[in-house]
Amino acid sequence: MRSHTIDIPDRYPTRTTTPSRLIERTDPTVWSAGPEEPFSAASLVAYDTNGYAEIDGLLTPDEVGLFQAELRRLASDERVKSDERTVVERSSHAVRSIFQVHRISPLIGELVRDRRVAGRARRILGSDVYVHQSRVNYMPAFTGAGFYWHSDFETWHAEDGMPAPRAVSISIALTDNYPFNGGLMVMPGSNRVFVSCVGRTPEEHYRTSLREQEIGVPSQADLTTLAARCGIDQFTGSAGSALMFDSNVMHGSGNNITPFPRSNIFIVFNSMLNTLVEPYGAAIPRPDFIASREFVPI
Ligand code: 6CS
Ligand code: FE
Repeated sequence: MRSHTIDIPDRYPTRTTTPSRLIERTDPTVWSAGPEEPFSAASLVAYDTNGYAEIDGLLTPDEVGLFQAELRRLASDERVKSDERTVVERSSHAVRSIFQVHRISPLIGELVRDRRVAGRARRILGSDVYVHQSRVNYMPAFTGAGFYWHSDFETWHAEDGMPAPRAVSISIALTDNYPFNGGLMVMPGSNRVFVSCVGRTPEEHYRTSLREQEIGVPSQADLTTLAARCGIDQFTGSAGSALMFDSNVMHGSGNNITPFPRSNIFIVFNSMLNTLVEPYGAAIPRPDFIASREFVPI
């Protein structure tokens, strides 16, 4: 495993004891020039400016049906439910997420490689890519707990050793995302500001953070500053649509107390030129099923 090059300072220091800082990003958002495809020109510009782009109709209605059935099959498979890669809701014990799902489900393994998905990631990251993390989020009806505001890159940098924000996530909706059933909220343009977080990373933090994250979340003062600068958008797309977003975009979602589940497939691609080193803000790296250390290009 690559360790830090000691003479290169950490450009994104976090999990500090010193007060938090808003650090201007010193990396691009779209890493390569060239033809927009498979994006449209407008959506690539939107992605570069806002740090995210919506993709309507990424999956056909038939494909949505296939993946919905796959999620039902996974959530009812006793072996999957008892697997350490499965996270259950704290209150209801309903399945909340299944990690490394592209390895567990051959169907999702294929989707990860699909040009509509991996092709877009290669276009944004300007290189070959590999899967850093995959999960399905069930956000079940009535009991689905949300995710407080956070930057994924802050966690992946601190706990997984991801050097730069040269990673992209795609959230593929398998149910309709409404404003009221836990739809993802994002701060447009927040990809350009790294918000450091105060507080040491607890041992085996992932055992609690994947249910409810308290360390590695920005202060209310910093969130207020960022929201005043960026505003807040909400992704509301029908089943089959997707949201592609930069690893450092500030995002979060509310609880789902409605009868409508908000299930999605969530895949994170990292650039082959940004492979993980030692964690920048934790004693030991997180397990492979949360942050892959098999750097094999798709
Ligand atoms: O810690 C992580 O890697 C995961 N946690 C959240 C809330 N979003 C990104 C990622 O799936
Ligand atoms: Fe996240």
